[in-house]
Amino acid sequence: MLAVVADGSGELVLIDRPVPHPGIGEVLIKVAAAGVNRPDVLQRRGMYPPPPGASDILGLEVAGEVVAAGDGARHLLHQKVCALVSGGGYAEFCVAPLGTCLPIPKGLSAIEAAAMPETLFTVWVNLFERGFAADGDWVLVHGGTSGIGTMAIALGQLFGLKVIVTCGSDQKCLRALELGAEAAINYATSDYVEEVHRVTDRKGVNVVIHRVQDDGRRRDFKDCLALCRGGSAPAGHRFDLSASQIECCARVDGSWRPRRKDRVGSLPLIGRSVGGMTEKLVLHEQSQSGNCYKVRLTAALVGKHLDRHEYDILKGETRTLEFVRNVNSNGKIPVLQVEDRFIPESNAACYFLAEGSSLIPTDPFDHADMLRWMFWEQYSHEPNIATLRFWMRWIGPDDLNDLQRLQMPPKRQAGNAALKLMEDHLNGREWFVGDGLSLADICLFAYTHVAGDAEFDLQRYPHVLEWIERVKGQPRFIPIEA
Ligand SMILES: N[C@@H](CCC(=O)N[C@@H](CS)C(=O)NCC(=O)O)C(=O)O
Repeated sequence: MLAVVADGSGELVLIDRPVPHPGIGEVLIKVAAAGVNRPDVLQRRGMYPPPPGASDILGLEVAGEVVAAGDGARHLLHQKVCALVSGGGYAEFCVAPLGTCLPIPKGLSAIEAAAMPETLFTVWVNLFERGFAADGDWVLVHGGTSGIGTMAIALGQLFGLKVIVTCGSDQKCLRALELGAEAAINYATSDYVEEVHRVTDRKGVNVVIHRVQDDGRRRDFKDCLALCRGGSAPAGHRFDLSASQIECCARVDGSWRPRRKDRVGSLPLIGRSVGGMTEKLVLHEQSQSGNCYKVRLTAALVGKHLDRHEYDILKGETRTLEFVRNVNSNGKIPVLQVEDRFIPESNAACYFLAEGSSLIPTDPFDHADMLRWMFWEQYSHEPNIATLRFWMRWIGPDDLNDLQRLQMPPKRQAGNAALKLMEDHLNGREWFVGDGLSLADICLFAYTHVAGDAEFDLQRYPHVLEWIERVKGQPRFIPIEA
């Protein structure tokens, strides 16, 4: 195959190389397009050698078709993907690890998709996944007209961030402003810390993106106090990143807000959506079921696609030999199928889908508290409210058997007790856990908001009603299909 390497004197050379073989968990991509990045330029000049074990062929991102795959990655064969690689992109064929491949998004050409993995994802992950930037935040980015800088400006415009950049000349500052930066500071002629103070009305910025090359500009951290909101920068708000182009991204205002209510809707997940293409997700369900709806809602909120397989439980379709043998030996839906593995139990399926997202708190206490509500939902809420809903709406009051009739009053009492407990908990709180939407809310929402189907009077629970509206107001919210 033809490939491009640097000859050591600053020139690019076209050479002939054997086509590489994908190993376990790797794919071979027939390259349709490769992104060009500043690290490539530095590598050409001999200033950015590939890490040990990486290809000496230039190119850190590609798009094309998977034409061969190693064990564990064969399901990607013939798919069109773009991928982040540690080298080897400027070639007819390139090996990529499964975990850094993702499908070429609909509507993007291969050339456009090849420009995503390196810079877009670097900025995205740092700005949103690590810096938790959210609309209205001030962000300081060094190198305003670099790939990173211009991408940060573009994302800032899309997500309502106010991006201040530093540049090395007035001309670059002008260009950054034309691109949409809120302010551009020439660090060669002014004190950027002072300028940030002035621009932000002495409030400082929320997030700083700091590049590897910015050795001389470490004052964000040394002078963090000067930049951060609230006057102090708690320890630990600094990350060393593996990404090649950004050294540090710090949220400096001490308010991490990892679970801001608008984050789930506005930010698709990078981590899992990269790996996500390795996983075909199928939901085995009956669409009117609240347990199944939980799983669909979680997927929608975190931006994951589910294929759907519908069953009719009244016809016993989840009790067939085939279902019990192959899908869930417990004979129930929902079941989330991940490739050829199956996750029964709605809350477990939600947990799988939400992994790594802001729906799952990272704070150990909040995390456990979220699990508490999810267990409670299954033990004290769903068996009463969901069961009554099923009996009344799908079986019908006249067709209930004696045992079911006998169980109606205690289930109604227990259902009301559950709603009362929720009402008390939500008195003075917006969400079940911490200060943001979590899986606890999703799992409880599923049957609570349709409790009227089971003739529970939700008007008796005003805080619950307000919380229901809050959940419905989430970006990407989808209604139940019942
Ligand atoms: N704890 C389970 C409950 C599952 C469940 O009860 N599923 C019902 C529909 S919502 C079902 O499959 N019923 C059919 C049957 O039992 O035959 C979960 O949360 O997933």
